[in-house]
Amino acid sequence: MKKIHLLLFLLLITTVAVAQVNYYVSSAGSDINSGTFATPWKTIQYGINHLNKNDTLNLLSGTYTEKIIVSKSNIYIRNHVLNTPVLVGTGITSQDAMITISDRSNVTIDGLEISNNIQKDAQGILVDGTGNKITIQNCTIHDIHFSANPNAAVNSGTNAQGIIVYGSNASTPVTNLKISNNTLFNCRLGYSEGIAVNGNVDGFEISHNLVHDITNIGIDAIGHEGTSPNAGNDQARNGLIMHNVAHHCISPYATSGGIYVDGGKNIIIENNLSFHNGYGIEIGCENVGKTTDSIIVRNNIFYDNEIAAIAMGGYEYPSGSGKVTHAIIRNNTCFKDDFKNDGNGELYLSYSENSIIENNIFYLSNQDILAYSERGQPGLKFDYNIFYSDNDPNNFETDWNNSNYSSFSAFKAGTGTNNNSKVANPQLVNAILPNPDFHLKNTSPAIDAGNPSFISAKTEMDIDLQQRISGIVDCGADEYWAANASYTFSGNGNWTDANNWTNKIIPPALLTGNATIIIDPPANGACILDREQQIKAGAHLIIQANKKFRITGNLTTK
Ligand SMILES: [Ca+2]
Ligand SMILES: [Ca+2]
Repeated sequence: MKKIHLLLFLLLITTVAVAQVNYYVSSAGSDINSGTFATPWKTIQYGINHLNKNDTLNLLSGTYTEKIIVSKSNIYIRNHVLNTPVLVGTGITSQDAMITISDRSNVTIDGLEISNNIQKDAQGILVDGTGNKITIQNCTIHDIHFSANPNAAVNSGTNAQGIIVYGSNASTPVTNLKISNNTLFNCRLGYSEGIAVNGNVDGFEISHNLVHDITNIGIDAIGHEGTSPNAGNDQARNGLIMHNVAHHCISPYATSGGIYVDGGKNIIIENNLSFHNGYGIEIGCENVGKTTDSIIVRNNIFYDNEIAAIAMGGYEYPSGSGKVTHAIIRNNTCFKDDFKNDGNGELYLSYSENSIIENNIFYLSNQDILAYSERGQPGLKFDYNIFYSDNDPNNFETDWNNSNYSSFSAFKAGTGTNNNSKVANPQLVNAILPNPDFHLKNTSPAIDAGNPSFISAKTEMDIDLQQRISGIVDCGADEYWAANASYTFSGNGNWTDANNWTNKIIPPALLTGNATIIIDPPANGACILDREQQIKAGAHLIIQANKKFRITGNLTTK
């Protein structure tokens, strides 16, 4: 009998868990309807207020002049398939944000267009307090302005934001936050940002977003502003900022990064493309006595930015700002930045401690300025980089902590850095603006020129989503994989163990061109594919006769 009772109990649980209902909203509907597809509600807010746990609200095409409060947890709000609902805030001043999510969990906002919120402190989507598993994806946000007047004066009190997350709970952070695949453009933001996470936010992903043509910072991870009342929790941390594109994020009144970290901690910033912004990226710390710690910037492309590719450090440490510690700037391609000829070149360094700058390509503009450093970089490891300029590659100007150098050799000797770096044309596939191609030609001196003691992170990819190679990594954001390369598995065991491959080279996870993988373990051994491997048409996977090949991961062809 006990067994039967248990079974009934499980059935009951299952029934409850799948009781999710789809409801619908149409601008032509009515709030006295029942919310079915045939009889949809009219307003999004009415719909949300009448959802139950795990329900989905589907929005049909149309214009909705509403500002929304997500009044409950465990709901999904999305465009109905192939529909394009547009929320507009015209004339509604009852709240700052078009969508407010305050102290809610398990909420997804998916596929909405959000626009025309024009007022002081206007916001597209606001998440605040605490919350677990908030997802904002596939949304298009534009025309969020702090003022209707494009020429309105700007000061630190004029702000607007596209997507803003305030972790303002002293003890419980915002966790499992995902902001992905959104497009944000044409916003006048005053002193605020396109997409920002601020304060007690622990565990976030900002990925695959496109942010362009806004008047300040594109994407920002912030701490130490007092957002969390508990100073020990007041840092956006343990986050990923990856595969985003930021361009034309230029402030007329400040220098705005396409990507900015101010007061964040333990954040990986990878595979982003940032061009024609104030900085490509800035790793700073504005607040006195505070630290921005352990930020990794890898496999990104920064080009044609106004002031520098990369700015790093506390800009007025110690009296006027905090400091940056343990930053890693690795395997980035920086190309013809400082178009304003401001005297920084690719790198503008203020004050940081124990940071690493290695395996990068710095392709200078015709200013021939390698870097500008003004406040000291104790413990900096700055080496294994490639430097070049079309103009005069042997006579770079560098102003480094109050010493001036007018050649690369003098810079090396004077600073004790870059002893293993090279001045050489990295032979990019196309080194001409406005449409550069940052792939390396097969004769590039950047190939295998990185730090030989470099160890690639398991998930680390180059700009083609090809894997990085430990030890013989290339400089810049592209790892060069020969189209006709051949990779032989001659060991016994896992695919992901480099020791099982000839010359310890694991093939790229996406095999392209006419490259070949040969599976040839010893007779008593086996090759175990323990990861995702893709073989594109034209490439080859050859398993030698009578050899054992097992797949515990995933093998796909396309
Ligand atoms: Ca290599
Ligand atoms: Ca590549």
